[in-house]
Amino acid sequence: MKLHAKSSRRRFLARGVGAAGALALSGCDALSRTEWFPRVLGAGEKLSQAAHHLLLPRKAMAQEFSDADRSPEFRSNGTAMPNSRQYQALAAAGFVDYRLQVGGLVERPASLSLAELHALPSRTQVTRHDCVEGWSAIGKWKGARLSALLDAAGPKPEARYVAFYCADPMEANGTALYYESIDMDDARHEQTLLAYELNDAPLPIKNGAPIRLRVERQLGYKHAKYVMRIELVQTFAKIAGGMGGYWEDQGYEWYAGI
Ligand SMILES: Nc1nc2c(c(=O)[nH]1)N[C@H]1C(S)=C(S)[C@@H](COP(=O)(O)O)O[C@H]1N2
Ligand SMILES: [Mo]
Repeated sequence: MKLHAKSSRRRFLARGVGAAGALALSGCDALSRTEWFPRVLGAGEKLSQAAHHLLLPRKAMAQEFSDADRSPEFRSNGTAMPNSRQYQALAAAGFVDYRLQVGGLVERPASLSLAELHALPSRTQVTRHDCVEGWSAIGKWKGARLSALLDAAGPKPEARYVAFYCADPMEANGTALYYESIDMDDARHEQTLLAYELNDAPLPIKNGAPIRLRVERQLGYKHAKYVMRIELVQTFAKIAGGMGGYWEDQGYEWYAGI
């Protein structure tokens, strides 16, 4: 596993696409603005994840479909337009000034433009999205493989989770932002993408433009839209409400295996 990660990183660097060079040092210290409320992870959460793993090996692929199976319309759920001046200014300019911040427990913090994200090894997949609210939709996603980005950023050995911080405030006072987290197994999974296209077109704003997570073996709420910052952490217990995601802080399962 370690060896594989190393050799694929070497290949990635050897390609010379400039992506590694793009991972220039950035002021990531200034990025950690999240409020910290320590809370202990419930034993029940761990149990349900362990049970899921007994049923489904971590490397198993989510089912993929053909283009013809796609839903006529991929609906939007949750935020359809972040209520944030900063986001709306980025969107109005076609996201030319967008940068994805990559920090936390990595050797090479980075600030990546959309062009740099497009230069990373990508994957295209037609998958079914299942929302806990009882609807599903099949769509075709294209995006950078999260594992490629991790290889370039160089996770430190103590990194256990990847946290995703989104642009959309979820409270009327604009403080709590949507966020999510996944473990390194899911982060490195072949179908885990930072998606920038839906159905052969740039990702629409209602579906999370310019970048949204696809983590295909989990329920819809894990698929963070409007991702602005990625942070590698040892524990998510200190982020926001401590349960690893906006909906998890309201009582949803952290591991939402399908
Ligand atoms: N930033 C952000 N990400 C989010 C949400 C949200 O409200 N904000 N909603 C989640 C839920 S519950 C679902 S089902 C999917 C919906 O994705 P879609 O709008 O592309 O259908 O996004 C998830 N990711
Ligand atoms: Mo959902």
